[in-house]
Amino acid sequence: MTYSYVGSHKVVFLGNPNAGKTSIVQRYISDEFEAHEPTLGASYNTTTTIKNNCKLTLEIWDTAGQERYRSLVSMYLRDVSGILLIYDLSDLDSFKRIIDRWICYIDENMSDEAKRDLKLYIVGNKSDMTHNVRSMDLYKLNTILDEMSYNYVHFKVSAKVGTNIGDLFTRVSNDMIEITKKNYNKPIDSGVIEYIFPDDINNDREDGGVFGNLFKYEKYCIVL
Ligand SMILES: Nc1nc2c(ncn2[C@@H]2O[C@H](COP(=O)(O)OP(=O)(O)O)[C@@H](O)[C@H]2O)c(=O)[nH]1
Ligand SMILES: [Mg+2]
Repeated sequence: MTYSYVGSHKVVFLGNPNAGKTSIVQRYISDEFEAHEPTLGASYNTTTTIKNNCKLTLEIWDTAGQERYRSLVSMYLRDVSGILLIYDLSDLDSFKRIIDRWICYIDENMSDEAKRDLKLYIVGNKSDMTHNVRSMDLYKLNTILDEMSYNYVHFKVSAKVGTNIGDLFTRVSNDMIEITKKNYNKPIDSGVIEYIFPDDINNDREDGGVFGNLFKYEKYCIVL
């Protein structure tokens, strides 16, 4: 089977311990809600989705969220396309940490260019429980994210019941497919482009022929 587009994107789950990151991943991947050990460091899963002639691989990183793993955050955020910031709707403190910890980590560890392309999903989990996070709190977060020009969307889910988990991942997949398509349509990077024609392919030449030429230019394109 051939696809018009093939892409692989890293998406990372961040948020306080106990917010339900692992449970959301588990619900999506195996449609289960089961007791599990707290995550140590990070765990990694991949899923493949075929949609609109695109083969999309999601590299899902589920992190531990503990302060002692802070030094690993820059590694988690390297080459990331989407970040799911998970908080617990029944625990206001977990929401406050989105503002005063997780957004700061993202801000510190990503370049302006990477932030501009980033998709941020603010996910309130445990919607089956009493909500202690109010619209006012969400409004405050929105103001901050707008000021920082983040591209974000909110979801309320329950890993326990399964509410909105499908919608959340459909949105993530659609966004990643969009990015994949955009990457395909990007013109070749500006800068020096050297075209090397078949006549140049002569390995006996003193300058090494085409292979010698390749190393002379930062950006090149072989036309056969
Ligand atoms: N009521 C309820 N409990 C949940 C939900 N999701 C996770 N939990 C519970 O919250 C605790 C922490 O979940 P876990 O996925 O380990 O959180 P993590 O530390 O963010 O990975 C566990 O006891 C889960 O059973 C949910 O949607 N509703
Ligand atoms: Mg976990």
